[in-house]
Parts: sequence; C-alpha cells; structure tokens
Amino acid sequence: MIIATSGHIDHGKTVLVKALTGVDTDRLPEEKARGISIDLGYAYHKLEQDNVLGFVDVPGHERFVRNMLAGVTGIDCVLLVIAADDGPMPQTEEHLAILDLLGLSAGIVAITKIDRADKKRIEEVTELTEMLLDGTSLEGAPIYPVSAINGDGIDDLRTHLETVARGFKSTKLDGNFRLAIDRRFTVPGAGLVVTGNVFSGKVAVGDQLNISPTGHQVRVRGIHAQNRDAETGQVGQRCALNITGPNINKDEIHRGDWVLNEGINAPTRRFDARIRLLKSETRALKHWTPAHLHIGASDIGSRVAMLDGKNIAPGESAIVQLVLDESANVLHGDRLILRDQSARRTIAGGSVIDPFAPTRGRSKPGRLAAVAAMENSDPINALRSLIDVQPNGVNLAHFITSRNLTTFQAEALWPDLDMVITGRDDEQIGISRSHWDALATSILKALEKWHRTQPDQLGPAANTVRLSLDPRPSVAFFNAVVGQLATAKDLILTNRRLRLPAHQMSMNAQDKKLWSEVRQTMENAGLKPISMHEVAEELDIKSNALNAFMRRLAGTGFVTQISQSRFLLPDAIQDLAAIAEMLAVENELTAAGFRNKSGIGRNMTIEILEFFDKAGFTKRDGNTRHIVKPATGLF
Ligand SMILES: Nc1nc2c(ncn2[C@@H]2O[C@H](COP(=O)(O)OP(=O)(O)O)[C@@H](O)[C@H]2O)c(=O)[nH]1
Ligand SMILES: [Mg+2]
Repeated sequence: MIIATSGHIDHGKTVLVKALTGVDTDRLPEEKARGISIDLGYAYHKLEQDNVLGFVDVPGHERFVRNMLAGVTGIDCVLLVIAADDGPMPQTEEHLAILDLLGLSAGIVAITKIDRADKKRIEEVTELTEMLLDGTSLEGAPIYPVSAINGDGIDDLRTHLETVARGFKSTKLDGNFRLAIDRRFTVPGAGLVVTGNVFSGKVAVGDQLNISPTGHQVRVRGIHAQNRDAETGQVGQRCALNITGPNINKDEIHRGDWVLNEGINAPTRRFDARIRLLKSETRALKHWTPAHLHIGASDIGSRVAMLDGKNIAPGESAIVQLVLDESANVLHGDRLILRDQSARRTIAGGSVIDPFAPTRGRSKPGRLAAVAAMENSDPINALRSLIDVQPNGVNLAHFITSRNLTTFQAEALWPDLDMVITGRDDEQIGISRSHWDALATSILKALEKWHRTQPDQLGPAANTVRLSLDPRPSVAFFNAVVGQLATAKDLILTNRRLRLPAHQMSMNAQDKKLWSEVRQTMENAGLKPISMHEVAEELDIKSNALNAFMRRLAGTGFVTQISQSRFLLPDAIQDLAAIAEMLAVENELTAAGFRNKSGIGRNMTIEILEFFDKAGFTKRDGNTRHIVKPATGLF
C-alpha cells in the first residue's frame, strides 16, 4: 500500500514520517538547508513477510502544490496532518479539497505537535477537523493525536496504519501494467531508472514495456518494489524500474510520462471527463477556460470545453472535454485536478470518462448519450448501455484500452452481452443484437419496395439502399449486415448491387426483343467485345439509344461494361479471366501472350487487360501482370 501525507507547511508531516519509519524524506540539499519539503520524499516501513508500507511525503507549501499533486494521484490512502497549535490552515483546506476532488476516501488524520497544546486545545482542533471533513470524501476518517517529539500516540497511529495496509486489496491487479513516472535518473553501472506509483497491474524483470506518450520501447532489467530488490512489482507499490531500450536516454523521459504495457499506450490530445468546480470558487467556469491539468504525475496546459453550452457554477459538476496542449496517456477512471492558468489555485477536479473523444460532434445529443453511458464505472454495464445508444456499434479496441482490460478480461465480458461482433481483428465493432436485427429487417423491406416500384431493374446499388435508410447506418455496420444476409441467402449481392432471391427482372416486350437480338450478336462475337456502334448498325437502330439500353442492363449484371461502348456477356468475361489466370501461373500474362491465347486482337487485348486492372483482378508489373484476387466472386 502507498500512503501520502498532506497538509499545511510546517505542520510536522516530514517529522511524523520519520517518527513512523525512521527515514528522513527531505533529501535535497535545499530542503535540508531551509528545513522545508520542496519535492516528493519517500520512506518505507516493513511489515511481516513481503508486505511493505510506502510513504510519499508531499510538500505543504502553496508554491509546491504541483509536486504535491504528482504524489497524491494514484495513491491508496492519505495521512492528513494538522498541527494542534495552528489548527487547520489554508493548505490544509486546499489539500483536503484536492483529496475530495480526487475522491480519496481511505484516510487518517494526525493531529501533530500535541506536546505544544493543552487538552482543551486538542479537543477544539479535533472538533474543527471533524467539521472540515464533513461532506468530503474523508468524512468520518479516524483522528490520531500525536507528538513526534516525545512519541505520544505514534505507536497507536503506526499500528492503525499497519492494520489498514494488511487489509488493503487493489481491484486493479489484473489490468495492464501502468506506472506514473515521478523521477528518472541514471545509476552508474545500471543505467536508466524510472520511479513512480504503480496504478495497475504487475511487472516482472524481462518485461517489454512502452514509454508513453513517446512510444519508446524498453525492457525491464531490474526492479525495486517498495525500496527492495524484487523480481516483480505491482499495483499498490512504489517501484523503481531499471530500463534499457534502443535510442532511449534520460532526457527523453519526464515526470508525468508513463511506463506501461504496449496495449494501453494510446496518447490523446482530448478526452471527455466529469469535473466538479470547487464550492469556494467565486465565479462560474466558462467555456474554453485555460487551466493546468494534473493527471498521474503530469502537469499539462489545457482548455476546458463545455459540452452543453452552460457554464459550471461553484460546487456543480458537468461533463466537459479537456483539450490538451500536448498528448498524454489517460484512461477511463483516471482522477484529475485542474488549477488556474497561473497555477496558484485549485479550481476543479474529477475523472476521465472517454480518452477517445471525437473532435467533431462532441456536443451532439447522440454523443452526449454515449458519454453518459461510458460514465458507468462497471465495464459490463457501461458497454451494455453504450451498444444501446450507439446503433452503429462500439469500437471494441477503444473500449478495451480505455478500461485497461486485458484481452482475456475483455473476452470474458462479451458472452454476457447481447452483442454481435464484426470487423477485422484490429477494428472490431460490437453491435447490439436488437440494432443488428432491426437493420436486417429494414434492408429487406427496402429491397421489397424497390422491386415493387422498379420491376424492370435487377436491384439497387448497395450504397443507394444504405443512404435511403433512416437512421442511416455506417458503411461498416451496413456491409456487415448485408454480408450476413447474403451468406444466409436472404438477399443476393452481385456487382455491388442487391436484390431479393425471388426477384425476376421484368422487361417489356420491346426490350425483351431487343435484348435477345443483341445477345445473339454478342454470342456470335465470342470472346471479342464488339462495339455497340457496330451492333446498332447491324440491327439498324440508333447507337445512342442502344448504348443507354446497354448501360441500364449493365446495372443489372446481364452484361458488363468494358469501355465506353463495349460490353461483354458474363460467360465471355469468365472465359477471358480463366485465360489470364492460366497465363499468370506460368508468369506469362503479357499482352502478347493474352492476345495469342484469346485471339481477340491487339487493341481488344489492351482494353480487356486494363479493365481487369481496374476491376482489381490483375495488377500490371512492367510487361507482365499478376492476379490480385481470384475471378470467381469478382465478376
Ligand atoms: N514540538 C513539536 N514540534 C514538531 C512536531 N512535529 C514537527 N515539529 C516541528 O515542526 C517543524 C516542521 O516540521 P516538518 O515535519 O518539517 O513539517 P512539514 O512542513 O509539514 O513537513 C519542525 O521544526 C519540527 O521539528 C511535534 O510533534 N512537536
Ligand atoms: Mg515536509
């Protein structure tokens, strides 16, 4: 377990940690000289077996709240220190407000310096403290009066902390490994070391990890967990990792970066979050207010974008989009604090909802419904509502990453949901079964209507059907459902056109007669795609009218248009494609080879081969061509 101190400067945090652990956490020369804490200090207290209690001692001075924040996000428990003589002071209140905004509920209060106060004063400060905690996440926290000078109460406090530490269990042990870097340095002989609080998961010597947001690959050479040599480290510990990697040096890593499993390295420049404005703010928070964002151990310039157009009143909470000056690694549930632009005042805090927030349409009703669904902290309930409000489905990779789920954990969730999974491995989308079925029904209905109103057509282009639907499905969702309907033979998909299996294209008597004459002429020409000008002459009709008729037929799959005025029957195309495939096996699919085998002449050969290229059947490679996709299914 990691416990962080908090409280006003000079109230005895550092001396108390020393009394509890024997370690002086003020390590910088300036800290020693001035007798104040500037940066984070660390101390460890050994319990039985492998259990070690870790302390992060934070500076109390208002100028170092930034460092305090790097120490308190991601800790498990807080030790709020209030001196008996002073009582609560400004940074007592600011730190408490921060802990409350972070939602930290595991906490203990130490009233220090009781050797300097009488019984009445101690009771008074205890009462003041209880009032201060009322209505915060630390309401009802146990209060221990202590003196670090004569040792009064220290053993009781230590015993209490030990009990809390023994009972501590993190729920984030199963997630991917993620550590917020608060220090990095080089050790002679060992190399680069990064230290920080582990937010989730486990790490072992030999693991391959990423630095985020840079994406540098590193390997773990050695681990110190809670200040001791270890083979593994895990959530609830402070760890120092000795890392190596190609082209990585100390200057490329900063406080605020993360070291984590590759799967959750998804840096973002914007994310949606719920934030609460402090009651003590005097004015409402406006759209596009600049603020310092503190998340993990980082401090990043940002703007607060309101999603519902309203300002946030003091004490109120709202969903906002945070737009960052540089990219950062954030995941769902990460706690955050906002300080004002000059970094003098804490103004708001909250937690991340969606690290994959869109740039456009961030305030649309559909998007807001999705954000509301994602706010649910339980992944299964969140996903259940999300597939309900997003008819086009949910990007499952984004969902898994944002929730820091391992593939194994994610796949264990799927069966609990009435969800169809479709798409390629890296772009899988999850669609609610009811939305899926509804789309299948409306596609079939649209086709029925089409056939009824245009019986002389074979069927509409697939995309025409998609665009006619309300609500309009995404291309991926539509194609997935069409694919399934085609497999089930509920519809037929040829040449990107759809039709119902029972539909027979009707032609009027005149068209029927014309078609049988044209087909006869085309059949007589064999593999040679004859020009419609020639056919028109032969049949003594207008060439323009014939061309229009043929183009209409081409839309139905009866013929295929090869070039401006040339068409082929499906059988002829299949035969020509077979010749191409045969030649390609011998690597002899050249223009000359094709002309010799097909006997259609030089000019026609060029037209056919170019048609094959355009259709995605063949690809030209100097003088020869190779097959890209088999002809069956293409034509
Ligand atoms: N009399 C008395 N002095 C204390 C006690 N705890 C801390 N101090 C003194 O208060 C001053 C500030 O302590 P320090 O731990 O540095 O405060 P911090 O700023 O909260 O870390 C130092 O001079 C300490 O010696 C205590 O219990 N009794
Ligand atoms: Mg201190």
